[in-house]
Amino acid sequence: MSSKKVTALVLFAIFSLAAVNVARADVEIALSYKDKKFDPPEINAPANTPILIKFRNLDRDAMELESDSLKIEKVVPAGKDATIKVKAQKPGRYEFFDEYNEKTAQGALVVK
Ligand SMILES: [Cu+2]
Repeated sequence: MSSKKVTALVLFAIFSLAAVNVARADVEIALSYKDKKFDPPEINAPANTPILIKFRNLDRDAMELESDSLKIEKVVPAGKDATIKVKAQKPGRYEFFDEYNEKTAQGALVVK
């Protein structure tokens, strides 16, 4: 193979990787928790894209963000922030809750 062809192939590989990285870039969603409720109660994300939930517990108590469908389980102390990684999801509605206050603290991630 000529060195020009090799250079072209290497460049092609680099651009392909860059394109994949752009397509797979995580989506960041802000979510907070206060007075035993999620704010907002419903968050949205695009399908097939890894998600980073930038979570803030503004409540005066610790809470446990939990979701069976999203496979999340994370204790967040009062007044603390947490970044929660969620795998790319198919379209659908995925519920989450605070395990310590399930009655009031219900939320959903809607993936479209
Ligand atoms: Cu739990």
